[in-house]
Amino acid sequence: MPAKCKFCDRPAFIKLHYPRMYLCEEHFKEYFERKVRRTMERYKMLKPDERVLVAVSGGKDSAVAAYILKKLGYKVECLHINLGIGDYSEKGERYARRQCEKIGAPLHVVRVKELLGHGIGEVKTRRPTCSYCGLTKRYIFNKFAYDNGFDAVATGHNLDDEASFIFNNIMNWNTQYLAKQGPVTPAGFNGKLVKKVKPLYEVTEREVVAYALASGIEYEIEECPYARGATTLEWKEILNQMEEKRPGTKINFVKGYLRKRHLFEAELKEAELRECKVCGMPASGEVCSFCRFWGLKEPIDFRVKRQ
Ligand code: Q46
Ligand code: ZN
Ligand code: ZN
Repeated sequence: MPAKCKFCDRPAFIKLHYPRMYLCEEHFKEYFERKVRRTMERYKMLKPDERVLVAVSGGKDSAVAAYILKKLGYKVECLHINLGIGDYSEKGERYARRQCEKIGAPLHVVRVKELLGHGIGEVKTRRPTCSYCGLTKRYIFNKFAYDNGFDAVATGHNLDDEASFIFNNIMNWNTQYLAKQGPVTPAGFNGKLVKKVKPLYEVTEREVVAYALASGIEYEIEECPYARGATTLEWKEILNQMEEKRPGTKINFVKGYLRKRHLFEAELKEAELRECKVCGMPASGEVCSFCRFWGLKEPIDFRVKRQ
């Protein structure tokens, strides 16, 4: 006998481990949406009239984040950053376009190669590819939101991402990274650092995959060719094994961290921020790391002309 949904007669679509129950497709979608809405309320992520920019990569997490924010009634626009990493980036952009059509949210696209002359991976530098990729993505995402007056930016980080990030940084005693991680990063530096929110903070990767499937959201599965070894995946694997044995391990670990986060504050080495001489955005030296890395002499203006 196939298992039945806890709330109706339909066959089970998924077996949840924590809380333990079988749900049909419809009741799973309802459960997932309610969970995300509650997370957003608990951490006071967005006010109803705030405009939010979602960074859609073409992958599942950001697509689900954008889809659900729209479904919950928020004013959503999306930004896709094409990193210029060959076929991988072209595919990602195609998925992002399809996802935003389905979601019914406007999509903006920034192409790193056209904007800065080189794609990620094509710059001659000693800096690791992922390090300057990360700084480039963070800068563009934040500056785009700031230039266009968004109140917040949302990313697709899920519970597994957060738990493995914390786990990894504890195992390596990178305590300075543990002082500021969380579901919401408030705006700062006179609004030039736009508020960051993570609506999927309390749902697992497995739930995100199931929700994408149940909602007909297609996404890129291929991994970036520069994806660093598998350490994050190894931490995720260990946490998944623990979760199997002790359901609730991940959520309890992350919630416990949020309660104890203040213990790491003494480790925070926050450099005094000042305005970058080139672009005016926050910098720890005279010029911000983005303008310095890309050798900019003029700021980039991301303002979109509205019809
Ligand atoms: S940082 Fe590195 Fe990612 Fe950039 S170069 Fe690819 S793997 S995309 S999350
Ligand atoms: Zn049901
Ligand atoms: Zn700058």
